[in-house]
Amino acid sequence: MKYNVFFSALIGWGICLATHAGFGQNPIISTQFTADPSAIVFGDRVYLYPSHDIFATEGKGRLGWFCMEDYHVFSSDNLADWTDHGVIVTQNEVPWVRPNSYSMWAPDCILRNGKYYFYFPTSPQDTALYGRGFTIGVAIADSPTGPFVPEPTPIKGVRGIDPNVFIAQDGQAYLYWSAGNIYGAKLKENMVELDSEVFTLTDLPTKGLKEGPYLLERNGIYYLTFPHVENKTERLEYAVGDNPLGPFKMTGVIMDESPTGCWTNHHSIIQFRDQWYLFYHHNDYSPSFDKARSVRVDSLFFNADGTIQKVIPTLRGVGVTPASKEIQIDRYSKLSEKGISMVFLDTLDRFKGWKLVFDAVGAWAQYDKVDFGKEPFTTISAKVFSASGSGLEVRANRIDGQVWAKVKIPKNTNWKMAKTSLKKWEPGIHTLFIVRKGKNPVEVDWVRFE
Ligand code: FUB
Repeated sequence: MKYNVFFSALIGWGICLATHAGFGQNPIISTQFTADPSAIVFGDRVYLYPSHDIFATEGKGRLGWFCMEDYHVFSSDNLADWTDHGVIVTQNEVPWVRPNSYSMWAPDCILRNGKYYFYFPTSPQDTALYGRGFTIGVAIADSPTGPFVPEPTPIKGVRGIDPNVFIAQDGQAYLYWSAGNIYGAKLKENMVELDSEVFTLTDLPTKGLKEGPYLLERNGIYYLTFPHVENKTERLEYAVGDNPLGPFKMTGVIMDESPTGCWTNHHSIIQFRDQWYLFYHHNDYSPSFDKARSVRVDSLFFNADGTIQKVIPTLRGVGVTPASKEIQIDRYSKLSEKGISMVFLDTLDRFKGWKLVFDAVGAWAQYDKVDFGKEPFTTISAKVFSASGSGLEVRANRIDGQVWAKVKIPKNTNWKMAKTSLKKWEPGIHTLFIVRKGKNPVEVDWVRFE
């Protein structure tokens, strides 16, 4: 069994080491569905342990419901380029898991005394021993990417989903989970056994589902953050307290309900190089089925009084985009009110991403934080399509800012690379405005500077 886990991890490495998800924008992983992101900083990299949504089919999972067979781990040193390190735990290689239950739900991972502990909720085979529904198990590794070796049994005394592990400044570890309410307990030094009774965390909303707890501490304040259905779907809320097990005082909303109608949200919050980030999920690649989700990241800010500012989900995501990369302007910061829309490049393979369709003269897309560095740039290339021929202008920093390029787009029957000299460029980080000037519609996949 252990050999199988090790072997599958090795295969994962082989296949996936070179696989960069490649987009600095949201969603951050474009090679598979990912959900329930547990992001954590180990050393100088961010590791992402999400759930892995797949589609249920006849005889495999429950049709129309969550279907998850395994877990991958991803990592990044810039939050833009993510490496998929492959499968770390898979359902049928964990001794106590009900085979083919496809219920490998939201996980978490933490480092203690040189070992990486990966917590995952799933359905046990022996319901007489572990009860019906979900329980939580642990797999242990010497490296954040595995190989992870599952413990032979789940954690005793825990029934529920969405594990979250937190180690306080005094070294005490806590396990949180949900099952209608949110529960917490101390963990022993070995990280695989409870070391206290199970506490039901108070004083949280009593109506509407609560799940996905995530605890963080900042300046002596313990923030219990969690998705909660206040109205129709989950929004991210938080409560604060001065003890890791509460009581907590409801304090605010971190993120409103999903604008794309994704019923669940699930998150984690990290500080990386002096900036706080919120990892969460929407159903970007699966607009009509919200159990095939995709992880996103946006910046999060605290107010001076310790409260959390509401995070507005963006497509642009975080960080700067090098001017020399293919800049996916469909992950825009802002669009003109009319005459422009974002659509899938290929509805049969949505992971190919999106394009912008400029329907009206003057329609524009704004894309923030493009890094032109110090070297001179002389040309712009754009992957474009216009059935009747058209033109675009590239402006810098303001919609009425300097024109850096006028891109002529010849009429064509398919995608074409349009390349033109820059009229101007300046070093440093700039906001781009791509404006339709030609009289006919034009579609843009990406632009790049050389
Ligand atoms: O991914 C399955 C479940 O959906 C998670 O465990 C919940 O937090 C919700 O995101």
